[in-house]
Amino acid sequence: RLSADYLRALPKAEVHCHLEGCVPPKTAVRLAERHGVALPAGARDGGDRYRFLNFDEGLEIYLAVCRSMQTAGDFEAVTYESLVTAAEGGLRYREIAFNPQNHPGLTYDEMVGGILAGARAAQEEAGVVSRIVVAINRQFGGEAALNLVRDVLAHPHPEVVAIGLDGDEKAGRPAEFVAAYDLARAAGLKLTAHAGEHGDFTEMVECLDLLGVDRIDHGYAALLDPALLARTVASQIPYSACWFIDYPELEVEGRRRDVAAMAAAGLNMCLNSDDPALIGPELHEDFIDAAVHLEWTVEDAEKYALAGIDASFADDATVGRLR
Ligand code: ES4
Ligand code: ZN
Repeated sequence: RLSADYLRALPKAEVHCHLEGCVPPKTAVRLAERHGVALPAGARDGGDRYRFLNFDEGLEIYLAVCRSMQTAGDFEAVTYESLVTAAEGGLRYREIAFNPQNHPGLTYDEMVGGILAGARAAQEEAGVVSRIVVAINRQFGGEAALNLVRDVLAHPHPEVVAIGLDGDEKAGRPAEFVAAYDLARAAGLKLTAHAGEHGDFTEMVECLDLLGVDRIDHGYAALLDPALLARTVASQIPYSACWFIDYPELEVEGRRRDVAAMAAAGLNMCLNSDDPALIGPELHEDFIDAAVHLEWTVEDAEKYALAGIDASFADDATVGRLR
């Protein structure tokens, strides 16, 4: 039985973590008060945890936290706090996703500048390395997504390694985002997308065939389609799965079973915290819980620690140093 101390100290990496889902309730309340933003009750009265009953309520809180981050300094503070906290649990690398479209009062470059300042300070203090994924919010549609990618390309930063797609899976099919993904690919950015978390497996097939993604975020619905499962076992495209979920309506056991089945099927899968402040704890807690439920050996734990690094979009030299 692996000890919690060992799993906490084990150097870990994650590629699927939303910056705005890393803001603890206390910090969100402070930012919301400073900027006069109204937070949903579940973000104000749950103490150290947000309180919500399902994905839609969780997303509502997430969007309110987004509205509470209104200056480059807010982005810097939130990035710094979240990375230093995660490093205490052994995190060495994180790909940070953020949603520029959810922060209309700021320019893209102000947001990235804030994240980079916080990330630099966290790396100096705690040794944790990070890169940025610019996430398209499905609900704003294809045209806005294309404009966002244009904005990304107009303000190049080597730390911005990829675009992603997230938000409500009911809000827009992957086909809407082909132009945005084509433009990003042509500029050398990597491509990822949330699919198969709440939506069905056809979303995942469209992300592969129409968007040409290099990675799949979540992807549990692959278990429901033998052809997709066989295809992605063969290609070994990385899946960024998320273990702990605090959506009370969702069955945590069901998610654990899905992740176990994906591992058993031979998919290239790593574990991620997703929204550590909102729907689950920091990555070391996921590792501690997964080790119990999947009966990990030391080799299994090391395999998952490496899988997170190998799924990353950082340059080869950085991946080599982290390995
Ligand atoms: C998200 Cl877990 C998840 N899924 C979709 N969109 C999101 N935004 C933040 N977390
Ligand atoms: Zn996510």
